[in-house]
Amino acid sequence: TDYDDCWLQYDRVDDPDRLSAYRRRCLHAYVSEEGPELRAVRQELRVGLDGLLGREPHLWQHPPRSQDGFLAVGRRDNMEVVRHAVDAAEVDGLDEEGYVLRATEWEGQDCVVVTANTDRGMLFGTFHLLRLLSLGEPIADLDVVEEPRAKERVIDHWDNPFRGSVERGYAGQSIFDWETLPDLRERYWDYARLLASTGINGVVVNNVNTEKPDREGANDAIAGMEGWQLLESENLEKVAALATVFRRYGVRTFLSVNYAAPMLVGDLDTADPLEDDVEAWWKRKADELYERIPDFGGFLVKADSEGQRGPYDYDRDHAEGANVLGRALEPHDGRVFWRAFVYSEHEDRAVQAYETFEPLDGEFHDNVTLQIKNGPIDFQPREPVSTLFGAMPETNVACELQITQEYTGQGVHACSHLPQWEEVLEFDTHGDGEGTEVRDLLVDRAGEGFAGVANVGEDRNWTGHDLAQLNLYGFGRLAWDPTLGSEEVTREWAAQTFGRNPSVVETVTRIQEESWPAVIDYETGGIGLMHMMYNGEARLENHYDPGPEEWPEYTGIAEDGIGLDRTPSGSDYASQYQGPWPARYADPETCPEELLLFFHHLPWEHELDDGTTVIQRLYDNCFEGVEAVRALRERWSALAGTVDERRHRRVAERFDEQVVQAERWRDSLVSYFYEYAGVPDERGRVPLDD
Ligand code: BDP
Repeated sequence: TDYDDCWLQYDRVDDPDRLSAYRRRCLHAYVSEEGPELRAVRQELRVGLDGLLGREPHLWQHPPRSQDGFLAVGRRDNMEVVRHAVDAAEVDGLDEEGYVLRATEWEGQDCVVVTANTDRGMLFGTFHLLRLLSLGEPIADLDVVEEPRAKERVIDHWDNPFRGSVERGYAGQSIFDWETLPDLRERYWDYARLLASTGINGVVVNNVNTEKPDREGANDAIAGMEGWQLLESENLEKVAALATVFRRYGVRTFLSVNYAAPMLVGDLDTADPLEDDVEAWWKRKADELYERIPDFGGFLVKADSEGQRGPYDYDRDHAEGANVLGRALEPHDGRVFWRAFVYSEHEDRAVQAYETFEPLDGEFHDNVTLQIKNGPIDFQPREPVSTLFGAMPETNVACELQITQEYTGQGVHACSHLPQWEEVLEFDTHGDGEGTEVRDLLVDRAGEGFAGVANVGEDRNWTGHDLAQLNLYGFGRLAWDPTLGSEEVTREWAAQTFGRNPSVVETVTRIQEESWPAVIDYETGGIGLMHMMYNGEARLENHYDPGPEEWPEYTGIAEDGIGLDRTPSGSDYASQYQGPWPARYADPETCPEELLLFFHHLPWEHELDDGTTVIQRLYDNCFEGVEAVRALRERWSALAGTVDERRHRRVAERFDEQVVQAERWRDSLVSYFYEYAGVPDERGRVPLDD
């Protein structure tokens, strides 16, 4: 193919002992003949084992006799070797995505068994096994019983149909070609493989902005056919075609829908959720969808936000707004993902989502999931955790993360989001007393889990920056198991992507782990500021270049100091938290330094713990961020010769550009601070010489 395999490289195992152990157990594969996912299993084993073992595997439809050993993938009902290795109770206890991997001896042969209740489970199990082989793990004593912790693990494409652009996409045009669908591109199959290999089980194929918002400075204009039109009957066969691909890999297909669809797609003159006609229209549309796509996932909705229509247009609240869709999907087991990203003219945007949704806790239908961005503002390089987590015990919630690097260097800067996500997931909300971490709130029920805004496009490497493949991989893995650490996931990604050479894995892992802190430093000064980016006179919203002067309302910059007061003397956002957090955030002495200026407006010469002033810390962090990127570039460059030349060069070029761009950010921020503070840098770097 003319695009990369990402982490599915399946490089030949070089350790001879490992290789022969793997060959004995996996070169002969006995795979049962059931449902569609098992075809995917066979295909993946063929490709994966061929690569890893350096020989094409033999695929059997019955137990291969007179071999040293074999791999068996199938159900207990159909396979004696599986019954021998795994008790009925073990499989019965698994959910529909769980699986067992087990080494066993059977009739004198060394076997490995992959089994589950469903074909999907066996597919996820097969990917798990291939990952272990890719990582060079021993399998002689293999014994894994696993199921995903979070049920919903959905990737959200912000792809605009029919024009092929991707809102906040930095890897080329959309991979979905709506003009040629229902014809299928080979790339769709490989995309589905990539998703399933990480454990992702849902895909929303179109942008949440389904309609070109009618306002100046609107988001990426949608020319030609708009996203809401995918719901029109004549377009459903296109959606259905994509769904056949994803289904093969255990991934359900969802659509973003426009709240006014009964008017846009249908011919009603209202979309009021309490009108009978509207209720009936959504039901008919849902029935039609499920007739074409029996396992259709459901709807994603952005309502009353940034120009998209919503229940407020009819004086209805968001529970009333979401439930009408929930009722329509319910007979089909479909789900509504309803976004909490709602804000309007408000003194402090941070307080608004909570004020809108917390009072509605308990009013959402069971098959409605409230999809909450990790922070209260909008995917900024660092934010505190949204106060809605832990505040909606009677509501199914999903955490929305941004995989694409809208605010963290886009397709150019190296910035692993995994450490950021780990920080969010570990946060103790105190929602149900001490020890209620965000990740505990996403795994209780069906309908809870994760949504991630995709970073893929037509580029050869899928994600624009080779290192950004980690953000896609890591989203899936952390959604599957949010207790995994960032570093652990990064390490396994590095080994699968760049090979098992331990020093390469170590260096790549360190680079990824240290990339986010560097970006925070030069893009924000590292103590809680945000929105320092350029928006543009024509409001083109590039969000890539520095432009701190554009958003004084988000930084609270003034001659007397900087930061926003979100304590009781200000917007009081801090009081929306539970447990010790309101008090801790409200006092500059106890507020974590990395969030200080998010919660406080402080004098420029306010002293921090170590005696350094606020202004000096901002200067220092901006300079250190650039130094950190230079160091990352050096480390990458030292990998020359140990990772393949093509990818090495591509990433090296990006680092060169990142250094230049990081310097621009630093210079632009420090001069801006200096202009207001009038306090020179102790180390004489500001004002800048030129
Ligand atoms: C903002 C993006 C905008 C999205 C919006 C959203 O700049 O393009 O439409 O989020 O999440 O971060 O809906």
